[in-house]
Amino acid sequence: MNTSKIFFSAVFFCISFQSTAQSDHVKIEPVNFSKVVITDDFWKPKIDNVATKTLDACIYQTESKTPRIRNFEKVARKQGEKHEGVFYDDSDVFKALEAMSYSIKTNHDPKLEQKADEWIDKIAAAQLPDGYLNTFYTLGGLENRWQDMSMHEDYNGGHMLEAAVAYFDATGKRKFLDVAIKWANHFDSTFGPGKRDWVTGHEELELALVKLYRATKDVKYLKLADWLLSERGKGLAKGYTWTDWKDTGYAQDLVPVKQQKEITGHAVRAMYLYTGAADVAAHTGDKQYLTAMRNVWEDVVYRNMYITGGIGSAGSNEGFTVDYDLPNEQAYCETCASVGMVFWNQRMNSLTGNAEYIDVLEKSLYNGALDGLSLSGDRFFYGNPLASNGRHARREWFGTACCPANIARLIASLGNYVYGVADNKIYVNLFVGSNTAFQTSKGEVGINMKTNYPWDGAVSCELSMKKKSNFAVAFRIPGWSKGIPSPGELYVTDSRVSEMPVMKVNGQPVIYTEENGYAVIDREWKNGDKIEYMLPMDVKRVQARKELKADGDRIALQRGPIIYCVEGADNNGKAWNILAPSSSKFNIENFKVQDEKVVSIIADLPVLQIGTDGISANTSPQKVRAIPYYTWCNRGSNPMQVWLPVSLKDIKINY
Ligand code: FUB
Ligand code: ZN
Repeated sequence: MNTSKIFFSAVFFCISFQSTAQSDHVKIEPVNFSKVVITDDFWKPKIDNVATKTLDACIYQTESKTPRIRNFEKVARKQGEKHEGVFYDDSDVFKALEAMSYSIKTNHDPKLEQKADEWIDKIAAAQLPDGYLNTFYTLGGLENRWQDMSMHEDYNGGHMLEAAVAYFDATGKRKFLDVAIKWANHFDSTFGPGKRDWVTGHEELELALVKLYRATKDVKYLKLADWLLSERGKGLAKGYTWTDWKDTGYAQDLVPVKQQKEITGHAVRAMYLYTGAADVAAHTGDKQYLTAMRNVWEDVVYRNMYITGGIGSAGSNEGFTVDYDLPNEQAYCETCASVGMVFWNQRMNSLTGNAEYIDVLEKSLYNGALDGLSLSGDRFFYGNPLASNGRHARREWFGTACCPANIARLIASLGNYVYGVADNKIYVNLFVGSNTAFQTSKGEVGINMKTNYPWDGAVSCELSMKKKSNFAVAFRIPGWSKGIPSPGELYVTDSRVSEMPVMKVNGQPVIYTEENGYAVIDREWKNGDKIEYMLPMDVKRVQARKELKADGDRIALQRGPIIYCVEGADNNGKAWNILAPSSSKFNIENFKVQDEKVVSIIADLPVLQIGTDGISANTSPQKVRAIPYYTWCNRGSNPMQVWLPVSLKDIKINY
């Protein structure tokens, strides 16, 4: 059968090169997940797992195991019952609803929609006539509402807005959106120029208001988001009670956002703030936000990011400490922070048109974020350390349960990150088997991507169209495949020979131009044209810059975007006793971690024996296996290491 026919019938939507642009100020408009059909062998099973196992876990925990939904019911009953749980628990309900919405949009599951409607009815019933909605204060003392900037009323509200927009988009049902609008109007009537000041204690509302603006086209929400950003760094939060707030850097409140140059404080707060600032800048064109964010981005990526794309090294502030302080076993690397890195870097790519942001997005997505979800889909990591003595374990849920629904909403909307459009150009940002369609001046163009990425570097895209058409296709040239490290890069591979991707059209090699990190081919296309894009997939030995003391005299292994680790489950129960001298030869072997088919890395390496008389290297090397970092701790608690010592000098045995 004609493949283009199948394709056209499968894709009933179409994205215009121009008309869907959210604003004139973005260089690349990401294609919405709802317009991307994911067929990928790597991601599709994960999306399906989220739609079933992860969402089931979120629903069970939210309404049966914990009092989160119960709090809304108590408000509606108006019987003076007490709030249970923590003041930010409402946000988990909203985040789960957002993830459910994405899943409903792509999977059309009526049972899930019914559950969402049930929750939405309870949420709506808990809204006060003036629009206020927060179970903690409504049950615990309304007179105290909007007094303490650190108490997450704005954060909870922001997550409600995001969920309501997502649900409206998924179902067209207005009820939840109307609740959100009423809440946003309440906030707007209380705070703003000429009204009360407010510094969001946990940023989130800024980006959510931009989503509400996009959904309603009411510019007051955009203005409110911009105003909230402008409230930071003026000392307005002084005198508020929460202890963390004493350090104004904790909530990025040291200097005005437009002047910020350094990353400080709580990692998730920071990510949501900069995502919101980028969203506002996308509509206002404010260059100061962009300059500030580029400076902060360099501070994050060049001095404060783990090789997994995780951020926030300290548990004490769930965030950043000083430059180059990236301990491995103690790494905090909250799952939400990696999810936030995906959000922020997508916005930076959109604003600048530069592929290097997608390099970082990809790193965080395939490693730091994905590690937060078990292969079974129903166990979670809050923190994602890069070494473990075997005492870490994935959990069913957490007291502070921000991470499960966050990773769920990210994976459920993965399609958001695959393609972009602009200026008669189709951008392929991530290599994910999928199809979508674009509108050109000559009509609709379909693109059907097939790949076995991240295990294989071959990507093929077949184009389908009725009339010949001129446009450009831009494939990201992944940072990890390039011959020259970018200035400031924290992690350098030993195979920095020039290995540019190869491109062919209909089997013939073609020369592409390199633009902002993309391999661009601009020509006339016809139906059935096939573009092959081949990325080099060798095992890379990565070294950290010498400033990263924790990784001194160590190497990490990377193949494509995947960072590897050694885990006890594959190495006689141990991981900290393996040396990787510079002479080591690494090969690949297909492997399975539970049911997950992966490419593992194998090598014959010296393995240390620990006897009563101390440590000695085994004279005959043993076969050692490294597995993708995101798959560790799925076979019980095990020792694990990402950074392997190259010699005895840096060996640490901690178990
Ligand atoms: O502040 C409460 C939770 O802690 C937020 O949801 C996350 O950012 C986490 O760090
Ligand atoms: Zn979290």
